[in-house]
Amino acid sequence: ETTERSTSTPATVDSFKDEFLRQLRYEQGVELGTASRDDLFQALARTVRNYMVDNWLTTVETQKAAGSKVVAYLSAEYLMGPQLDNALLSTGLTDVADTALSSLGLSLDDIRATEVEPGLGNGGLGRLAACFIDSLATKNIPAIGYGIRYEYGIFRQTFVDGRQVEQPDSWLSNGTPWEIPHTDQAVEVAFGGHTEQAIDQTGRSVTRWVPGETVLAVPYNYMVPGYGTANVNTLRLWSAKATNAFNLHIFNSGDYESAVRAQTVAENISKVLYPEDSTPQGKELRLKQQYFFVAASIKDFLRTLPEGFDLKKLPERIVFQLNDTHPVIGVPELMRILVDERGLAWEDAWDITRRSFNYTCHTLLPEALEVWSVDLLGRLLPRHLEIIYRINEQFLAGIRATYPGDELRVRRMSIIQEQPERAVRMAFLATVGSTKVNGVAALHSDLLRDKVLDDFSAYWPDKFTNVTNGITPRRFVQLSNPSLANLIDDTIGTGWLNDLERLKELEPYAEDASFRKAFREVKQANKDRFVSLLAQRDGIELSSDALFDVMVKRLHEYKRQMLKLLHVVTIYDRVLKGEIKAADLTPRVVVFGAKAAPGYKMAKEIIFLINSVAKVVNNAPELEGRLRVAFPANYNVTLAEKLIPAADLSEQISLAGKEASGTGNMKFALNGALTIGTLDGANVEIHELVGGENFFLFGMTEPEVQSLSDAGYHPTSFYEGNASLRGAIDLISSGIFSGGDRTAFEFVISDLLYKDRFMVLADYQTYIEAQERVEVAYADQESWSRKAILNVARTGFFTSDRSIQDYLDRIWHAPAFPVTK
Ligand code: 26W
Repeated sequence: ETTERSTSTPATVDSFKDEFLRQLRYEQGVELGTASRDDLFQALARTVRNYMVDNWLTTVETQKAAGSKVVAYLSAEYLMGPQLDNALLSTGLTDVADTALSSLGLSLDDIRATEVEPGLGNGGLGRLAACFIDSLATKNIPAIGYGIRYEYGIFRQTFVDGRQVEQPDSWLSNGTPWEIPHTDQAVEVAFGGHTEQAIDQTGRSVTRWVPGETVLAVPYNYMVPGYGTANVNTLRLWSAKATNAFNLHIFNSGDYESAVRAQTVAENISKVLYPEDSTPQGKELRLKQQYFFVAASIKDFLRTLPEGFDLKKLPERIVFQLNDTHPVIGVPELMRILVDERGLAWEDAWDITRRSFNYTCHTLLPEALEVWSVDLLGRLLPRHLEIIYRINEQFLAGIRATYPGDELRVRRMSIIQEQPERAVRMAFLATVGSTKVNGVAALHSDLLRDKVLDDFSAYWPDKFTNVTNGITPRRFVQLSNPSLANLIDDTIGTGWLNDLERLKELEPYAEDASFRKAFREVKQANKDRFVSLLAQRDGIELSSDALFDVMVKRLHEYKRQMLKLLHVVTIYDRVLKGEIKAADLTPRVVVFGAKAAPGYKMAKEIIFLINSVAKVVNNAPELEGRLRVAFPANYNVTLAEKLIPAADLSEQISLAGKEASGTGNMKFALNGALTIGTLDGANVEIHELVGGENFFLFGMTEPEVQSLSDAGYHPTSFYEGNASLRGAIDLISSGIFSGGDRTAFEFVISDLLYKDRFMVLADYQTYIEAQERVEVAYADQESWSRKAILNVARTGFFTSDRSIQDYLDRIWHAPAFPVTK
């Protein structure tokens, strides 16, 4: 059935084997008998890669020849996950590879387990970019992903005595078979220096940027194969390299050592991914990264245009999508190129620029909105700062004309903030410089329009739109949950994988007892698989005969891992107090997975608290093994693919109005987990689609959160008014989880009691009640299976193919361009 899906170069087992052995011998330089696991992986990966090359070259060539409109996705992050399985799936070579390797006495399963994933992203935003380029390729849209080839991706998390310790992620130490560098296609990117006025040939006064230094951006290409199509798009990641100027300097200067150091400084630009997810630190190197990849990408695209191309037609040829504000420096950069380098009039350049950019916002937290100090920006990009000032001046003139005398509004809307320091508000620049601004789920887009950017939506009502996020079902159903995929194939036939609404056809089978049984067996097998993986990966021993309750996502206060932990502690407390008998508990395995930003103290303390609670609960004789907490370190895409299919319960418990969308929530639902969640982000849409009977809803709504906050929120009164909550908090403070130390968790607990910015205590009671409904529901396995099946059947909407179609219809208007092989 895998071969039936094949659209790429057909391969026989023998030719595949030959190519594999050739790779092993002539590229790895080893004999089969002495090859290491990495040798085998590299050879296999390059073998598969080579089967994609013909379609890739055809795609690139035919798109170029046709002059089709191109979607350029600009993203500082791509959280790709392992590539081998996806490449096998899209080439239809899975069975061929399996057979070929078996005939050599090798195992595909073993080899695939050695792949190191490229973790070039922090979390949701980076993973979304990876899903989107998959769907763009699948839907035959001429598209290119632009980003940064970080030498070190997101840190590897380890726990030392329960505390997070970060290790560098040297994902390139063995090299990666998936990239093709093109040193010959490098482009120069400039920084610093000053601007000056000059007179051009026509006698006009023009501004010129005289940069202080330049670095080379070297492109590394990655193939992005579509599924069920011959289309193979490109992901182009830039790597920084010192220019020849640096090298010349090394030879000419007497100070060899400092010249070499200067070279290192240049190459530091693409050294490491910033691990901050949502709290920008305003670091110079980060701004350099942003400008570096955006300037390189714009230059890269412009050089593909034919000689004499009329730049006024640029918006017909390209659309740049800004993945959050990280690439928004591209707006003044395109202005600079058009005005300073290509001699266009400001007004024409502005029209072209605005029509070429669109902006996706991924947050609502005010502290996550990037601002760059005018001081730093002016030093690093003096010409861009001037351009930003002029954009702002012109924009504010329009505001003043529409709202005469409303200087308060002008100050509110200015791209430049004055307090606490003069700085550029990147979200405002993105909004002013774009045709469309979108949020990532219905609620989020509403809140963007009505709260965060309300002045802007009043001024430009048509600029604002919604595109609800999605996830690729290729990776997150077919590859991660092959047993479920097979069951679906056997039930409704194939073809659903790129037409996910077809999962609706499963609905009637919720009433079919034999289907429910098969569905439960799939879930059970996935739990067994996860249990053995965890034993081998982390030495964590679990029983698979339990409700799997899973919360995996970045550690952030707004996501409320603390609420989940309070539930765990509440169960323990009640058993200790004899209020409930352990024997009456539904056996439960609670799984956490979460990285904390290295500088985020509260998040790190919460990790320590979770690990401390886990240690005690997992060994508490009173619980008779019916409650277990597992916190495997280093949650990443590789682990997610094994864990999500094993989940029964998906924890999506952020404070309403704080989680822009969530995408893990979609992955869980599509793999047959029921959600316990608030009406936040895309949970709202999941709840609506699956129906209230198939979703454990709790907590305040966003307007309720707003009124409580307006009325004045006092967490202590919730603590005092709720015995069960008091029991849990007091148990944490008692020292039972810290060897008697009553101060160990003070930092966390005092914040909860006296601040609790994300209202954990206010939602505690309804959360506990919802968990009690979970227990009751799980006890009836037939009914639970019915609900789980309906979750799968009704969430086809969340394929990223649909998200991409929405972007096309509402924002990009780029036609598909199928490539025939
Ligand atoms: C350090 C600066 C910074 C600021 C914001 C880095 C990263 C961010 C991102 C916007 C954080 C992020 O990943 N947001 C998530 O985006 C997902 C995809 O749209 C959503 O599903 C999540 O709800 C949102 O938190």
